[in-house]
Amino acid sequence: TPSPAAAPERRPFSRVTPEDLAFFSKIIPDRTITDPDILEASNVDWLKSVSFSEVLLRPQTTEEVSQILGYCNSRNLAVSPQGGNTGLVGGSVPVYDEIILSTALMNNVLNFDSVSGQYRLTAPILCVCICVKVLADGRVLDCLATLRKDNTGYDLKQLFIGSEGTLGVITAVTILCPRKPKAINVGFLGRCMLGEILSAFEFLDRECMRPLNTHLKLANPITDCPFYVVIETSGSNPTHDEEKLHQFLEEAMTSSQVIDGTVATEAKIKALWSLRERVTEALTHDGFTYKYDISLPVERIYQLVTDMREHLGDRAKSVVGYGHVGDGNLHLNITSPTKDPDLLASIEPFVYEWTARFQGSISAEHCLGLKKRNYIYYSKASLAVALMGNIKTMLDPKGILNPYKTLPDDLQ
Ligand code: 2HG
Ligand code: ZN
Repeated sequence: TPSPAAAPERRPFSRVTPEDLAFFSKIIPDRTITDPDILEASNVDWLKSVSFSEVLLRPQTTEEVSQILGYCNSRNLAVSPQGGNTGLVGGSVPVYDEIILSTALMNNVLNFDSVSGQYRLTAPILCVCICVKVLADGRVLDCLATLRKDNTGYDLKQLFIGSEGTLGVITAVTILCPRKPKAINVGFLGRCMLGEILSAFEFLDRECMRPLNTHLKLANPITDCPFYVVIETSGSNPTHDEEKLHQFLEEAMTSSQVIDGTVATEAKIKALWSLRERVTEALTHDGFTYKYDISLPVERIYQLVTDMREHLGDRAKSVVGYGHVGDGNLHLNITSPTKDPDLLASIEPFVYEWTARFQGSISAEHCLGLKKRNYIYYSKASLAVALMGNIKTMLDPKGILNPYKTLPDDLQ
């Protein structure tokens, strides 16, 4: 039996013909790409999931996206919308020969409102936004209103956020930009335990240090501790901010919550952040990484890592936990030298059952993509999933947008 994560069979979408290519080239000359060397970067994602698309389209305007989608819908051609291609669940690359519709060139600032601090841009990324345009049939839905409050009917833009390009293609976004802070301080602290006071902190555990040291030659700037947290302050008065942070550190160390710590300003800030931001990269050098992106009530956030470690014994090379504790978001990563089906069978469904038992979510921020689509029922009621299916059918009746992703196979 194939694993539930395996791709379903190719659905009977049309194949791209020379006439189709001629149509695309007419709308976006020079940006209709069939050169396999250029296509490769779009056919392989960050985790080396591979696909076989032969066409990459790089529109620059909403109008171009609209024309392309209208055409693909009428021709029954499947489309895989792609942003930065940094997905971790196989959601950003095609599964078979879907046309890749890249938003990489849609990076123009359209306008900046200095009073509200809002930037409006064409979209470089698919799912960070407060506004959405374009439906599968090419109609353009404008949700770009920049009002903070707007309760006139359903909030349609929210439907598109996190939908992984299965409902529409986001072609423009408005983002709120706070003023650039005059003073930034970053603290890297070693803790003996994690508690509920970690409301806005990033964290990594002791096991993350090994791959950071061995593979990326990043040294631990403080003494060895079970947990490390990174905190950042952004303010307007450097002396005041620094004083406050040092005072906090002193108090934390006196109360034994923090074992050791270091604080950086300016040049050293990047180095401290690397210890958190480059964990994912460091782990890839171990061989193969099994990734879980779990939301849990914050008091349980680390228990899954401890239980998984005990459950797997020495079968995994590393079982590490890191993430956004303030959001209750744990990144549980398990590595082994190569892909190992027996190890996978020990991890899943254990990890999903554990998460469901504590009312957690099996995808906090990475979405479901191809890899996790069939596990949706661990975190969502059947009725909720059925309604998602209805919404998909309403917005994309032919199912041409990012097929095989997000929704489980019974609703594809
Ligand atoms: C992060 O927070 C990213 O570093 C990646 O969301 C997490 O690779 C991961 O599991
Ligand atoms: Zn994350």
